Amino acid sequence: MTNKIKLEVFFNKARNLIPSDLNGKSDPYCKVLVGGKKIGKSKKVKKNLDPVWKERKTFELKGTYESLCEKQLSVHVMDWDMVSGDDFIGEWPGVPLRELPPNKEVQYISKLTKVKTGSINIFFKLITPIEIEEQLEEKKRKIKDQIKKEKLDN
Ligand SMILES: [Ca+2]
Repeated sequence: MTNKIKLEVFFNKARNLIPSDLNGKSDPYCKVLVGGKKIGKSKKVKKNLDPVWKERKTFELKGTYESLCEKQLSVHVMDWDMVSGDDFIGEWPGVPLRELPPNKEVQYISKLTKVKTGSINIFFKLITPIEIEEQLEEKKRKIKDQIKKEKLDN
């Protein structure tokens, strides 16, 4: 099975983020990770603890569908800083990529972990070639048939 797998992300919004700057605000943006490696990020919203990004972006994923299935999709919310390094202000621990149905958009609304407050509202769509979708359907059918058969045998 070859590549051409992409992840479409709609960075919607976050709420009640923790302040990370001296002005009592943060400049939040999202970093998307697959298997712990950064694949892309959103734009930043300046001086805001309830940022609305409303940004849609597509990232290419490396590896076969099978290998990607095992990898964890997660998001780090970061505070952008002009001078020093950016600060971590929360994490969506995420899901393994196999939990995303092919070519269907899924919304996650989740509390952020490793911080006191904050939640995120984000959409993902795993874009896979139609052959992969068909193969998954075929697998599901086979499992169903197998279950039916077992029921008849008993
Ligand atoms: Ca900042």
